[in-house]
Amino acid sequence: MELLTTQVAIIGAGPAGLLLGQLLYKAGIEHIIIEQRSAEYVASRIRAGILEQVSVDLLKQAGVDQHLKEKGLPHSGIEILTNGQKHRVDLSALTGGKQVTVYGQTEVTKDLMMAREAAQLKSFYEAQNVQVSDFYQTPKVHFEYQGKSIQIECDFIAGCDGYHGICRASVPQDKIKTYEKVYPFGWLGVLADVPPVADELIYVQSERGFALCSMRSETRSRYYLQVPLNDRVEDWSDERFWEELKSRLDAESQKKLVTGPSIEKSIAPLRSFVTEPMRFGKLFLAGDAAHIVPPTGAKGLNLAASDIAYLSSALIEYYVEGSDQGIQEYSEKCLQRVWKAERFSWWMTHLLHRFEIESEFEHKIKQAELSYILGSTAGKTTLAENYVGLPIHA
Ligand code: FAS
Ligand code: PHB
Repeated sequence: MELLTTQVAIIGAGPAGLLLGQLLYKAGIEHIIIEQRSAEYVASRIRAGILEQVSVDLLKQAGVDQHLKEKGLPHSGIEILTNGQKHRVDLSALTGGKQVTVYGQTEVTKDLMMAREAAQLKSFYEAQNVQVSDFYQTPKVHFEYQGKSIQIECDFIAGCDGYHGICRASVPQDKIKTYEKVYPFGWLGVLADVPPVADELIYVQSERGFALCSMRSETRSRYYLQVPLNDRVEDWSDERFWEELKSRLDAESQKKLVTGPSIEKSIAPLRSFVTEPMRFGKLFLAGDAAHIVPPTGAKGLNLAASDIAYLSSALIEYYVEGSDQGIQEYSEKCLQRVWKAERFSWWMTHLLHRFEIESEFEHKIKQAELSYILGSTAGKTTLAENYVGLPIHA
């Protein structure tokens, strides 16, 4: 067995793990990333598309925002389409000038991976049988790599290994509590090299179900349809997808919609999920390893980023200033922001999706709520300030 030591072992090379690695590197803190998939697989995943200013600022702090500055699309508003009418929510006017940036998670991951490679930082991709242990005393990570058995002894473990990872699963049951809500539908997503139907995102609430018109650039679009949970991707030809999307759009958007062959098509389940606490001795959970939101509020990637903002500053404070205050406060600080984003994501999902079990009265109440929100400055302000992202420091 090969024995290694480091200060921080990071499990997972998704956005959370890679961003933490880059911030620790900039602060001169030794760390190693252990990832079960290949670098090619990680770099190819198609997921989120919207960055809050908090995430943009973090990527700048990490020194990886060059492409983001060149290719990111600042957006100051979103449209909500209901009853065939589009209503613009002027995010900037309602939040004192804040914006979101359209920039794919795939690009964020590639930017972080390129920076990591350029700095020649230690990463184990395609690590097998990863295990974490002894994280209340002397944390250890054990795994197989290219046929060799490797053990890392470290000061801390950052569990950035996503919803299906092993870090949360390694915590004793009597030390952890989870909260979960599973939604009775999924999102069928399509990526296509066609110009977006509009300059800004359109969130659609229709009798046939939710739809979202998003984008990755001025020539690449990302669309989603609410579909039943038991639908499979093979049930959806490109033609059927475009026809169903059109049927949920308003007349103007139907005319403007440019269709074309899908370059990616997948169905993602929707759930709300939170782990409490997010620290177990010297093991921290961050990102999807600790929480999941339905993508309706565009919060998943951004919550991972804010967890990493808290965790990186806590670890830097520990090693540079010798204080463990940030470490002690990590879980509570994250959960304050996590639960507010969970509420907003649940609320947007509840408001904009068709629930089969909904009574006619409940459906009418939801219509009235959406009509109030879109007709009220106070209502649109609450939507806008949550959508652009709540402050990271209270
Ligand atoms: P990730 O899941 O991205 O990364 C975890 C990493 O850990 C992975 O690379 C995994 O291979 C690795 N890992 C797992 N187990 C391991 C082990 N035992 N050992 C070593 N490594 C291990 N968010 C939005 O804001 N908008 C969206 O539209 C959106 N769409 C999504 C669609 C899908 C299908 C999914 C799954 C998520 C989507 N999300 C969306 C949320 C998503 O963007 C996450 O919030 C984001 O990837 C979180 O990043 P991480 O916490 O790094 O977790
Ligand atoms: C996306 O572009 O993938 C996207 C945008 C906004 C959302 C969810 C997904 O709310």
